[in-house]
Amino acid sequence: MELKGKEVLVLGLARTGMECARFLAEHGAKVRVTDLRSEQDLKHGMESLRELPIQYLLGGEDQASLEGVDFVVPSPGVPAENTLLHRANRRNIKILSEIELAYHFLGAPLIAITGTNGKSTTTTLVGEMLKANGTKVFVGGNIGTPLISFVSGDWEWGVVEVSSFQLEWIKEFRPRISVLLNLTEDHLDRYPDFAAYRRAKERIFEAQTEKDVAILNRDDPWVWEIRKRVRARVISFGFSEVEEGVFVASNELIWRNGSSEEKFPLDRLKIQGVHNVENIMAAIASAKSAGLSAPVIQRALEEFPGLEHRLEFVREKDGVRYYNDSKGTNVGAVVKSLASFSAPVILLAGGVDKGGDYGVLRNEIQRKVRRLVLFGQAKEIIAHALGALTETVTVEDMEAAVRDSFAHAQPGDVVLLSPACSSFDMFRNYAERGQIFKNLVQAL
Ligand code: UMA
Repeated sequence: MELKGKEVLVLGLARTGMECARFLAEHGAKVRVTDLRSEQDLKHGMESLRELPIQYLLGGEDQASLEGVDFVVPSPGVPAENTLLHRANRRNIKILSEIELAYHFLGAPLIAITGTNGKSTTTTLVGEMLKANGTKVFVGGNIGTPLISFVSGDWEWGVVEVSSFQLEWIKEFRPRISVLLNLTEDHLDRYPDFAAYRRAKERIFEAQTEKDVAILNRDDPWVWEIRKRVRARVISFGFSEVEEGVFVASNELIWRNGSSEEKFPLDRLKIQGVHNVENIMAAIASAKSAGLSAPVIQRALEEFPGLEHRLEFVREKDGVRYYNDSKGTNVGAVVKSLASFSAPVILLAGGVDKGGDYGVLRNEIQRKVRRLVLFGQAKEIIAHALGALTETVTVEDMEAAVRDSFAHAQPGDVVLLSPACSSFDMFRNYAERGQIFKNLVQAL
């Protein structure tokens, strides 16, 4: 792909926009960047790019910014309905997502991982397995560092967490190994319906050929039906026994490939939970497909402590265990987090509603949740959907939520922050929300 002299519009100046603008300008493209936010808000980004000849059109969207443009690179947070993107599309101006742009310049084969939940855990775990093997590997994408930041490195493999947003504008993005973990409702504030969200996710397999591998969860009906449409070789994981793929047998996982079998005992692992068994199975299937040996995989599994903000144990106080699951930002994640506990749970939830159906939580709430403590913009919506099923209160903020759970918890209970919502009404992001929760719990 030739960039020299190309006129490029970068949409959005946060992490992705900044790294794209830098890469494009350094490779001789004529870059303009636009963002709805003002220069005042974007000082940091502009400062880090100050040596480069970049034109800024900030604090709004001006049609004129599309004049003479060869292609547009939108940030993942910019929806297709964005006026400029919509116009560019109508005028047949090429639109490339950041992962598509990066793909053209990356030499290393990619393991790309998507799904509604478990992406970050699985991505990190596969990265750890490759590192344990001594492979030169980078880990990036939706997990935090844009893919474009890795194009200049000398890598043998890349492990990329990919979101539906990033997949919206791909064309030739072709991972050697693509993984789809699960599909439940999420981001219905961005997509018209669940089907549109699923279509975006499925695009991870679109450019793959017979030479590539597609790893699918055969226990998830929405994921499993996709096997009919992928060109790549399908390897599956799931709880029941199969001829080829990964499955569970009592307390170990088995990778079976024709007549050969390899076993991965689960009892020495630090991470627990049903959803983590699925993540681990997907990680084993990825690592085996990338040619890793069983002892290397097992070593990485045993050393992996799990991720911060994902069912993270915070402390025990007066016989009550506190868990931070701030990354549980959709109902599917909360269902799986609740499934990991048998003790009575006081559940702290709320934030910005993403349009999902809270009704799917009914069973777990009825069976396990003793008290539901709700906060944030969505508190009334959630109370309306679930409040009749258990003792429910609404509170002002996180501090009040922690205070309330402390006052009502009994020895043996679990207090779980697993919000089912995004955090942007009260916090910068899920990490800040989780950190504040942990500080409050430590201070009890
Ligand atoms: N903006 C506009 N016009 C718009 C919308 C946004 O100008 O119509 C501007 C905003 O003012 C802002 C910028 O665009 O300045 C925001 O871009 P962004 O939201 O894409 O932010 P980045 O920092 O580039 O982060 C993105 C991903 N964000 C989203 O998908 C929303 C990060 O995933 C990712 O880590 C990062 O790229 C690096 O790849 C976060 C996320 O929430 C963690 N992802 C979703 C999720 O996991 O559920 C998909």
